[in-house]
Amino acid sequence: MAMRIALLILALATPVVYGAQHVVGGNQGWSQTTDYATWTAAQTFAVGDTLLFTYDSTHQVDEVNQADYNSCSSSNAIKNYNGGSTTITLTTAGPMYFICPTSGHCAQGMKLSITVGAANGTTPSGSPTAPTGTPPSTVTASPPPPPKSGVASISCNMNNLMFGFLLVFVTMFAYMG
Ligand SMILES: [Cu+2]
Repeated sequence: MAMRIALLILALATPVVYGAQHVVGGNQGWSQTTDYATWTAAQTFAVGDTLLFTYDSTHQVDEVNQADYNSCSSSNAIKNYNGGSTTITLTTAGPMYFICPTSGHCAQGMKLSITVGAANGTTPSGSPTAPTGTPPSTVTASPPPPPKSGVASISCNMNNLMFGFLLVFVTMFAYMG
């Protein structure tokens, strides 16, 4: 009994801090046949969101600057991703540009430009506990782990506080049971 309550409380207390995930190109994924201008127009990108590129082995993903986006050049790519499934966390507000480096693909429309807005709701702007320096833009095949308390916003600190109280309750239940 006590164990079940403890598990329930732990589940409820797990902080939910993930932003939205944007599957690039929707059902069509990352390919030459997708109209990315149309897809992008229906999206709202915010710091904390993630982009998910899914593609076959004929494609890759290069993050590039605006000039290289316009000219379809991947020779100065900021980052290159491959492997068929790429998750990119949006860490900075502003424009981002992606192209496929496979010869001819960008010219055929395999290019994506987005504008990332400020974080949605949960994190107050100008948070006094905001970390200095931007976190590295991480790329993994799986969702990022929950933030450590060291890089917490105010809302995360509240979560940790709640979590602490709940742990006390869980311990009490465990002794009672
Ligand atoms: Cu391609």
